[in-house]
Amino acid sequence: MKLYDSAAAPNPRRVRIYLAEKGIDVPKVQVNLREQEQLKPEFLAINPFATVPVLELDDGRHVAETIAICRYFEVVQPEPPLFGRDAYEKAAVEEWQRHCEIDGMLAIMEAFRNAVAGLKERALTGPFGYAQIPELAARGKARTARFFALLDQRLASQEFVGGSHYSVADITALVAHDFGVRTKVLATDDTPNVRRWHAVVSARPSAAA
Ligand SMILES: N[C@@H](CCC(=O)N[C@@H](CS)C(=O)NCC(=O)O)C(=O)O
Repeated sequence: MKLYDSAAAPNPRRVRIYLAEKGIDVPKVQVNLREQEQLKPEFLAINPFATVPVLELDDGRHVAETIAICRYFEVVQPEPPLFGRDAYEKAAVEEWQRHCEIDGMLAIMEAFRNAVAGLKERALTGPFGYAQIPELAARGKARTARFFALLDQRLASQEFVGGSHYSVADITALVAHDFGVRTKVLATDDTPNVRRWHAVVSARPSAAA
């Protein structure tokens, strides 16, 4: 088994944190995104969508997409549960994981990828190449701020994003938050509950993954 990884990229970090929480060690192969290794025929044969992370099983089959990879391991090793415990918690984790991904991570990506000089013709991931639309950078930034304001409201009454236990929703939110701050898309000064939550989840050893 091996994980196609990219050390500085946010989505592979979600899988690395998840695996660290589970105590699972998977050998990693680095894909150099700056050198566009994800667009080479060898990698497209592994994942035609040209993204990392990708998990390769021992029998040669592949699983792409962060959450699909995490779900694979959730079945292989259910403890500790990271997709919720009872029916309601599983639903709440799913709901908030999707918000963190769609309204958080993708909003940050919209802002970042439509602004950064090195991605002029690569505003979207994948094999095709899409030109930047500068207006989307401003929209992505506004969406990001609004998402974290909503997350702040949620965290006023919940210890963790998915409810009372740490889950994959926290992992997506943490990685989105850190990537947003790193790329200057996100400034979080006015979100005290996010700040409190961020200190807690960042103190877990998995956050270093
Ligand atoms: N929805 C995908 C997104 C994966 C994704 O966007 N990965 C980025 C790295 S964070 C990538 O491979 N980028 C390649 C590129 O920029 O061309 C997932 O969660 O696996």
